[in-house]
Amino acid sequence: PADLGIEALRTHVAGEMQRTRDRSITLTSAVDDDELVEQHSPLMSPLVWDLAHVGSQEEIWLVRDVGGRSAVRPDIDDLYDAFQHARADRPSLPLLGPTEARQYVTTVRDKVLDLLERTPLEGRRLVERAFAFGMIVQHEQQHDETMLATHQLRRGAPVLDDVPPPAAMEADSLPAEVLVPGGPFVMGTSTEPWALDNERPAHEVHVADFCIDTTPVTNGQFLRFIDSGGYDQPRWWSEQGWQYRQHAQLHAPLFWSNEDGTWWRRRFGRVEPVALDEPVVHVCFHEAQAYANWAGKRLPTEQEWEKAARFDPHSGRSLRYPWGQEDPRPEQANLGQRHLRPAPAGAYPAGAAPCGARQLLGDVWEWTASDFLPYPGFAAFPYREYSEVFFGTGHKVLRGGSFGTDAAACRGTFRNWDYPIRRQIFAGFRCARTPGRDELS
Ligand code: AVJ
Ligand code: FE
Repeated sequence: PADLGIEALRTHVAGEMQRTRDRSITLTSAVDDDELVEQHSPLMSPLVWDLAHVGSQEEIWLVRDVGGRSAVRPDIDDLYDAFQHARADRPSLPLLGPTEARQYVTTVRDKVLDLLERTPLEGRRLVERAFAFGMIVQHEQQHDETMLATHQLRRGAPVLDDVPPPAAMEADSLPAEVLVPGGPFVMGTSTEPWALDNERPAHEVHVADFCIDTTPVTNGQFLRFIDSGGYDQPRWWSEQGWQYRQHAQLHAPLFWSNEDGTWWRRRFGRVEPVALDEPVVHVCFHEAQAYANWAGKRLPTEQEWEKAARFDPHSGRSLRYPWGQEDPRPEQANLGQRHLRPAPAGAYPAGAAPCGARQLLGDVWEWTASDFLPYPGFAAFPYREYSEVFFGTGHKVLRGGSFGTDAAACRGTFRNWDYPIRRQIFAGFRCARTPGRDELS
């Protein structure tokens, strides 16, 4: 959107808002109203909470803050403040019912569309105002992914439509890993229009030589770890990881089950054999780290991940996306809930990074070794609660987005974070390692 004129910018934002709302409505209409108010897991909100929360944030940041207009429902701010009530407690709150919640988000949206037409987007405050709209669109898209994770947790028949992802291309002939030569690169951004505060500012980082897997780790690879007893051998796990493995009795990715020696997985209401060529998903950081240790490798740092995804050795610059500067097209990455599963490892040759790694964007979020911390020069914007309060609180960084992430809510600089024990998100991983001296000559 950076180089659009003002009118085109308004049209673009209105289009993104509508496209995103269509998905939110699909996710909250696919189950009946009784189920909307139910909690499928204490890790998640009832879907009806997410819907009204999206409206509440839109009211607070656009109707009131940007628009300076009077409040629609000042009485419900507290109910939909994620910091006031833990997810586990949300079902017992006096929430808006399904009909009220739908009316509420529509009322707020009508005011916002009016505001979008009348707000001066020219001049000094252009970036700030346009950003507020972009932030709210991305916020709704993030909750669409959260709602999709709730759908994955629910029991019952399938209710969401999708189409199969593309096949792998020359997967067998791809090298297992690629080498990224050491040197400086620019991490983060100061120019990406919809980048959130934690992605800023752009800053130079020196990254030593490293190798990174060409694709995310597959179910087939992960099964070898399981079959070799990886879940029962503390030597592969960190101390904290092993404690959690014991406490939660982890023995396979979430949603897997073994019957008579065959592994099955439940996916959006269907039970199917585990697909060997598909990236593993629904593993926590500790499982990813244990696998990497078992494989004689490690998880990449987020600096390494971003350099693999963005650094173009020909120009010495950092790209917006692995494939270049243009916004994602369907043949480049598995994003946007078109396919409700990762594509096989080796798919999306058109989305490869300059280093040759594939599927860095889309398919599965990738756990990194890094803690979620601010970049040098970080400034909280527009509120401390978006990122700042999560720095240094034990969250690990995930990169790259998943099949459930909207294309407009992901880019090479995007940083997600979660606790290292979380498995309900669409997270997998790929491994890295530091090459030996003899490999570099
Ligand atoms: C960036 C995915 C960690 O869902 O907790 C949603 C995004 N922030 N509402 C989350 C978010 C406020 C956030 N993550
Ligand atoms: Fe939120």
